[in-house]
Amino acid sequence: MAKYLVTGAAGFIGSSLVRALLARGDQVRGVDNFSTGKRENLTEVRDKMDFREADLLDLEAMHSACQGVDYILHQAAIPSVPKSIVDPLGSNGANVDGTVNLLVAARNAKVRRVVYAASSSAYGDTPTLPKHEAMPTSPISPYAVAKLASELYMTSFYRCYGLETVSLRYFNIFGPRQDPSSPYSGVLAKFSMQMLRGEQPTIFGDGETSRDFTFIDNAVSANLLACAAPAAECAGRVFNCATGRRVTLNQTFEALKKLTGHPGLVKYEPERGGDIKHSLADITLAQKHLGYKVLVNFEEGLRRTVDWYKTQAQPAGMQP
Ligand code: UD2
Repeated sequence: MAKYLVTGAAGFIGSSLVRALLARGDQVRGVDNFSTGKRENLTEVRDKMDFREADLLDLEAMHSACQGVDYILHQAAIPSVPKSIVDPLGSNGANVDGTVNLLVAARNAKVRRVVYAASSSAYGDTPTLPKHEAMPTSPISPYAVAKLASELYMTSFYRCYGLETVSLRYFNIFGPRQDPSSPYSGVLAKFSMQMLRGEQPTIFGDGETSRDFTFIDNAVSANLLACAAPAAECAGRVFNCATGRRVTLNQTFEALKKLTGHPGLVKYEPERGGDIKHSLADITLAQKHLGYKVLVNFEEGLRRTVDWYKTQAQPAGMQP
């Protein structure tokens, strides 16, 4: 039985990892500062894990959190492209300084491997599709720069100190427990909840923007595989975590109309600053070196997601 530390354990992806690890009998420690994570996300697993309310910027707390740990799944971050444009210092602190603190603590505690939640935003608005890991990076927003910087720190700690690291470039992960309530929430979480409430969603741009929307179970599986793969296959490396298929915002709106029974129209507004137009992954490298497979496709993932939000939906005008 291995011991895992999940950072951002109360977040959407972190809490999904916690559940998966506990389900297979692993020991789990979690840290979160609740900046974006939610206590409710851990409700029924809280007493089965060692949870600590702590900030990644607190180096002493990170030293303590890393003691006795085999694997770290580093999910803690302040996500969102537009949020980083409003607050680049906050983004850099949480997404870069926090990572370096964690890496120093992991190295000192002789953790076996750190798996990092990197981002597809590192590719930026390069026209080439699909995006593969050997392509040059071209991040646009402060968020994308910060995520890429942390990814480079991961590799640096492998090269300089021999700490095994794996970076998974997430492509728009979605699913149950993704927070729909903030203006910075992921588009599928926002749209699902808005449409279940009969509200009108807003598409930024003409709706032909596309994303390789990836259901959470695929990301959870990629993390577990990244811990288990031989070091020769993955240490110090970067892998796309995606499905290899892209869907436009207009298509997602139509799919959600069917699933939610939403009768109305969508509103169009100008494109968001820092956005990229198209995103699609080549997943060959993860398939080859991690044994990664797409477990749940977009349609099935969206159905499961809407089913979950149905259990959360409140009448219009009320907060979830
Ligand atoms: C980026 C990364 C993603 C992850 C995420 C974390 C890319 C391609 N993806 O996601 O992997 O790191 O950041 O936050 O860089 N939109 C609307 N209406 C809304 C909300 C969003 O039209 O109400 C649009 C938005 O302008 C964008 C698309 O939907 O074109 C996706 O937005 P998002 O915030 O869900 O995710 P994105 O692509 O910034």
